[in-house]
Amino acid sequence: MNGLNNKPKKDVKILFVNCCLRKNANTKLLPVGLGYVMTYFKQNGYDFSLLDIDINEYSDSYVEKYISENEFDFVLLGTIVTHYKWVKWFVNMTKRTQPNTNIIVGNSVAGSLPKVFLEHAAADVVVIGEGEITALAAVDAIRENKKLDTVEGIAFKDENKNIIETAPRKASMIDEIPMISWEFFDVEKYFDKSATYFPGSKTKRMRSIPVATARGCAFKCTFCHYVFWNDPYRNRSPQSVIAEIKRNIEQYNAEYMQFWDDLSFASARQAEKLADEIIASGLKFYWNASVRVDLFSRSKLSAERKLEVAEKMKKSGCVAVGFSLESGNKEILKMMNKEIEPEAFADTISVFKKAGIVTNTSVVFGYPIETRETIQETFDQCLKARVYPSIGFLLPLPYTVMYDYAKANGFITDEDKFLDSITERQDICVNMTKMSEKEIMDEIKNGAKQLNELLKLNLTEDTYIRTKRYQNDSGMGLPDGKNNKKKKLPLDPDNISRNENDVSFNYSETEFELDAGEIEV
Ligand code: B12
Ligand code: SF4
Repeated sequence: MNGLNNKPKKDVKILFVNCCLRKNANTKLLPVGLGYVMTYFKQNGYDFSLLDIDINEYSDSYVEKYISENEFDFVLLGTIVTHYKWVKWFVNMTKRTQPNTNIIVGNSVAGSLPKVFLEHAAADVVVIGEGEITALAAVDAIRENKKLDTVEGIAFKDENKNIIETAPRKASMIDEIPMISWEFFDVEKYFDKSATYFPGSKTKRMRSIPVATARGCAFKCTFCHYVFWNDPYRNRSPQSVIAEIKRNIEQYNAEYMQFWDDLSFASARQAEKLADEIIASGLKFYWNASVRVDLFSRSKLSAERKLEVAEKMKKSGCVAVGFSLESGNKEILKMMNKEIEPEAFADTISVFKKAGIVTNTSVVFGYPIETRETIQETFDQCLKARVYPSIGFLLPLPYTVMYDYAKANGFITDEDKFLDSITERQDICVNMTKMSEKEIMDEIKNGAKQLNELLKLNLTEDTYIRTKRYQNDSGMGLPDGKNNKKKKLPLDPDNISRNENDVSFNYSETEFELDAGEIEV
């Protein structure tokens, strides 16, 4: 760390970096977390530059040149843990070329495993969890030559190279966090790169923009980790959400709001409340949200009430919701701590379908007790619900129960190496089942084939899991030339036809248009 002897805020040179998770991807999404942190800095009197690698597709050599030719007091970045290898490269390269720069890294790439990260990357500070207040406090402390151990919610190396983790910071009051400002980003470029189409139209694109309505989740599944994990589940007030939507409509002509939450609504009542407020506001726009399979069943609503809530959501502009079955097997669901009943799945889909709302859903294979039978049970639920899910594999993420399981059972022996090697949920990064990868894939192909035939999707084996959109994404955002991906699958999704209530599958963009609401993760 290099203290700045109380340099005035206006003279402090700060660079924010927006990483590129998916090189050459057809879709690019505005980075909400980074946007929030930048907004907070601006509101607190700091100016800064932005290196937006994602939308501009800057090569690593461009990035390296940029860093070596520009001097900053601070470089700040944050992304998710699948980008670990690239972030390590970037941090070490920056420290080498600009040793006096203070490097601050947030989000799960560093915050979900601060010790491992600081052992392998020459960052000065890791921000753990919610980023706005903590990152600002760290920058203020360094600027004012204060000790870092006075800042809550960070990890850093002290003079003796010991890694110190300070006391956690309390969760913020969500309505007190300033409304996200997009002025720092090339919003028009992002509009061009976010593929959402008007319901019923295959060509007319909507201007879509993310809006975060909640932080965290009310549940704790054993495979999941989000940065608000240690904080309570918090929703923004409907008034605050509506004010941001109004701004998005007036300032950006946005037509579609993507509620990018871990969990937008934990209950049907909550969904209804926001729908009521939207209707009362008179604002006209489309939206999607993230819910759970048990949205209606948890509060034991009658069939009429379920439909009433879904129809109200539709009336207020909701066109799509995302929720995950994960598995059709009750033992696996228990091991996941998912707290859902698979029986509710088909019913929830049918309620939304009746209301005219598209459902995106996903499943995850590869829990240690997975067998051919349990895979088939998952497909049975999808067959019953007549839905093709986004298919993924268990990817043990740091700070999750399944990560600890993988370590305890010898599947992860070197964390740094493991994190270097991971790709994403569409690949089997580690197989913790008793089946071979071939057996798993054969069973999945078998189930996918049944669904493909039932729903008349005209998929091929190569497109059951990974589609052209993923194929386009070369290099997994790793340092240039280094591709973690196993063999690239050939793909020729000729004439893929589609099922009206299924956009969860990762359709190839070039063959036909996506429906409103699709976000691929
Ligand atoms: C949008 C999204 C994406 C987009 C990202 C686009 C973008 N430009 O942001 C896309 C579609 C690319 C994506 C892909 C994937 N995603 Co994603 N995604 C999300 C989603 C739905 C919203 C992210 C968001 O905006 N959150 C809201 C903001 C406010 O929170 P935040 O980003 O965490 O930001 C806060 C802190 O992290 C921190 N922070 C963030 N940035 C910075 C920067 C600095 C400098 C600092 C100091 C702090 C800081 O401060 C912020 C404010 O408090 C989240 C779920 C969620 N609601 O978070 C999942 C989520 C981030 N994704 C996740 C996953 C697993 C994936 C995939 C790996 C899935 C897959 N297919 O395998 C892929 C990655 C593929 C790859 N190639 O690596 C996980 C991350 C798990 C982890 N531990 O890292 C999440 C949490 C979902 C989950 N619960 O499992 N995703
Ligand atoms: S998987 Fe979904 S329900 Fe489970 S903890 Fe994560 S966000 Fe919450």
